Amino acid sequence: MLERLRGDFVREFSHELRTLEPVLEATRKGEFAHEKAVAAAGEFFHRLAGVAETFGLSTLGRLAMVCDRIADLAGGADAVERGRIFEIMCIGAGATKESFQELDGRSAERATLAFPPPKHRVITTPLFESGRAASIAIVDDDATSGQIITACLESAGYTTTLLRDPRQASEVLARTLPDLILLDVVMPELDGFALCELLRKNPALALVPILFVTAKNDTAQKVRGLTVGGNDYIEKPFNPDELVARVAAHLERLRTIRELAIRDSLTGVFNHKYIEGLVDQEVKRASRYEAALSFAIVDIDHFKSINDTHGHQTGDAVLSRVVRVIGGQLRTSDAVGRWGGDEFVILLTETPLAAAEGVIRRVCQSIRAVSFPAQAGEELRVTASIGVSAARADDTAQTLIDRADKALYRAKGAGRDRVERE
Ligand code: GH3
Ligand code: MG
Repeated sequence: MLERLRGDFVREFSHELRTLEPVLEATRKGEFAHEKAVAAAGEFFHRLAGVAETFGLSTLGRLAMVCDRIADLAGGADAVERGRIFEIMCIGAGATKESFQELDGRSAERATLAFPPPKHRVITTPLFESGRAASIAIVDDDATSGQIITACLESAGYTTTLLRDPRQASEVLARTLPDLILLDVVMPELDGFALCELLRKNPALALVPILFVTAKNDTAQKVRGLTVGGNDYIEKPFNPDELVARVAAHLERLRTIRELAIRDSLTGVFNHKYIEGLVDQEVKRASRYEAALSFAIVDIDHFKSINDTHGHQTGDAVLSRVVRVIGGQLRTSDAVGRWGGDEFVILLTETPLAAAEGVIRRVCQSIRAVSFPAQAGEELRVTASIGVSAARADDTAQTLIDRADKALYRAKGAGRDRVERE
């Protein structure tokens, strides 16, 4: 992949060498090059500095970096300085031309690459319960640089999308919601900083790591990137191992944050908001595929008296233990969530009512069978009342939940410590 890109790189930049001609021509005549010509040459050097080293052309890459920097200085310089600036740019332009002529002569594909394949292959952590690979969006108007980044990340197992037009990027990113975004800084019409500020206004993208790809040693850009909402930066020319490692570290952090956001802090099961969304999703799926789906609400009996008699801390320990007992009776495809207080819900996918009732009866028995340690070596036992319902074709999440709730109410009324279905 990178070998092919190297060929593209040589062809593209050889073709664009003419961008440097006006500066060379003016300097040859002892004149100052036009401001626009200097800016165009600066842009050429900027792009070259970003990718040359990656293709094994380190000297050329560094020279391009110097030329990129001094082109920026030309505007505010006095006549003597401008003379020197153009002299250096001429050296850079001349060396660039020579390098590309030489590269054109050889087979570009044969030349060695600057870096070996990554030694420390990063195993992409499956984000989310579905186990899919993390998706990364790269916004870079420069085809070569964008494709190098894409190739490195794809070879590490990530799914990537390369967006070349920064003006369309915010709309596409808001729609596709990638797990991580890499932004080039220097882009026409809308630069990476402005795009980052725009993206951060979208709450759905608030937590997504945004990494800037900026020129090496450009402290001002790095600082700016972090102040407009960026999380990190990758230096151009970049080392592929470092790129992948940084991306992996940010994704791991995001995974932890997302995990924390959907869990109940006391018991570790899904929180109300998340399990509610899951019920909604599964009810829709069951109705579309005519699949079986059951739902149960578990409520601990007289839990208030446990708190009153043994203290809140013991109450907390009971809640955590009850959750583990419930989990012990379920399959990995079932989901448990804390509905609130001493109420828990269970979502049993691909399970019709009769089978669900069997499982839930075992849950009820195992809660009854556990003895919880209390103060002074005392032993504490609890029971639970449970309502079960199964999804019907015309169910919504709310109607399924309402039936389980009604069944629970009946179980409480009939003396507690039992399972009722509705
Ligand atoms: P019932 O058999 O009718 O369900 O009676 P109950 O006492 O279990 O029901 P009630 O809804 O009156 O009491 C629930 C109690 O759960 C009240 C509340 O203080 C307690 N609770 C809610 N959240 C927590 C928690 O996080 N930790 C502890 N220790 N107690 C909690
Ligand atoms: Mg209760």
